Amino acid sequence: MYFCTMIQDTIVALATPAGAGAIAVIRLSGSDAIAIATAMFNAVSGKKLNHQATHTVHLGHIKEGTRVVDEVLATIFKNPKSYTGEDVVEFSCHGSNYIQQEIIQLCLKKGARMANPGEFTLRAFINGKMDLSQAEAVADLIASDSQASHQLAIQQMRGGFSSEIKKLREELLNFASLIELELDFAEEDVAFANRDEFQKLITRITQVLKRLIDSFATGNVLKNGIPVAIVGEPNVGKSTLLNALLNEERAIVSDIAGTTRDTIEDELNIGGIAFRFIDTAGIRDTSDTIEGLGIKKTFEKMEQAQVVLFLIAATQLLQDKTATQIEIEKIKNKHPQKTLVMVVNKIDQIQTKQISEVKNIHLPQKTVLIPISAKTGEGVETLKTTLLDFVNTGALRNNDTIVTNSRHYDALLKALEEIVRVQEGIDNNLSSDLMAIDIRQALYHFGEITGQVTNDELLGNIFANFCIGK
Ligand SMILES: Nc1nc2c(ncn2[C@@H]2O[C@H](COP(=O)(O)OP(=O)(O)OP(=O)(O)O)[C@@H](O)[C@H]2O)c(=O)[nH]1
Ligand SMILES: [Mg+2]
Repeated sequence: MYFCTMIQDTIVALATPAGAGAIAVIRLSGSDAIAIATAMFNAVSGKKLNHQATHTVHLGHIKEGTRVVDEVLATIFKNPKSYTGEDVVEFSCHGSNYIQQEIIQLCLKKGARMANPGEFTLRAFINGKMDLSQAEAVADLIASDSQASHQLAIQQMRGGFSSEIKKLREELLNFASLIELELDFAEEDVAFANRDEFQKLITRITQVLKRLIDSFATGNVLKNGIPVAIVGEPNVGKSTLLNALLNEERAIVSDIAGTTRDTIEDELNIGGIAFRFIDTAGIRDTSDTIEGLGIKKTFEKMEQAQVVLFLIAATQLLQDKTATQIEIEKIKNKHPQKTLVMVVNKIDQIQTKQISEVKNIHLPQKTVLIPISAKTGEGVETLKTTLLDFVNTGALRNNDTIVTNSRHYDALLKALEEIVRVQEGIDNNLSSDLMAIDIRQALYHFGEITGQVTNDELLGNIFANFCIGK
């Protein structure tokens, strides 16, 4: 296999972000890692690096000929006790771009090769340090920017998800072998596989697969942020609300109707969950081409959003309650699945006693009304906590397995398809040989998730999305 032949050589890369910093880490991995490091490093202690024990750190100088490049710390990890499972040396050097490049160039001259994206983790996978879904979680962990996405990645990296899949796969494999054994004794008409037990296992697998597949909706949202569209007529204060939520002057605010023409998006972390707020162009009939395009985009964004904040000015609502009710009914009918929040803005312009009148307006089912003043900030915190309540964080709190990776999701769907076919086979008393084929297919899709079944193309795709040095 391509990947296995590639693994012979020693790779090098910068493991810390590119650019100047206090320190930078350069990582070497492969059978020559220690020899290459020894050839370019003079320890202050005078001892050679290749004579040092694993998991030790040494102060010394990187030299090219007689020229000192930098004073560094060298850390040695001998195989198999390293991230990649190979011999690894890490140089912690001063974080100048120049020094980083000099040291990497020196490693290349001594026989290392530049690592490809994700190649260190790929090697960890090939050397059995982690399975495929754990390796993928490493990339997610590096990319995670909220408490929720971080928790999901950590959970997956520690193997929660793959151990569940692996266990089911083993049980299924067991039955597959028994059923295939029956084929060898076809003439004797014997049954090695207990059909009742088999039925129980298939029922259990179906349940687990369905639960994991359902969890993807939550997982995907938690990983990528929940899209929230802010919509309403011009001048109701949509951009002012976006700014109030983000606590910065992100969007232009003016009393001219039709100020926002394009959509403006920004992310905000509320209680560990990322929300992506989308300020849109105010909806109205317009002859202005650009504004018209903006309004078209507003409808698209509303379509993509999970939550819609429908803004209306308090005075406008009190002026014509019926028109407001019709308007909100219209939105609810168009998007029955979306969480709809009616945000009554500019309550600073009405009297306090009128607020109860605002709250009394008849709303469609499962619609929430929140009075705010985007200008003074009143009610904005309540709006945030309401949004957080919508998120079903139950699964997250319970530490249930949540699928976040679309590759896993696809494999789970395919596995379920095959399991449904196996179930039909049981129901229709299908012959063992035909049943065995469906079981093998299901096993294949299970194996795809954990990496027990792989091919070069699949691995190439996964690891190409990593950053270099990981
Ligand atoms: N009194 C009061 N004025 C507000 C409030 N929120 C917004 N405004 C004012 O209303 C006007 C319109 O605000 P924007 O945020 O630009 O409204 P918009 O909905 O984004 O408008 P378009 O982008 O044109 O669709 C500005 O003059 C704001 O200062 C509020 O809570 N109270
Ligand atoms: Mg605006």
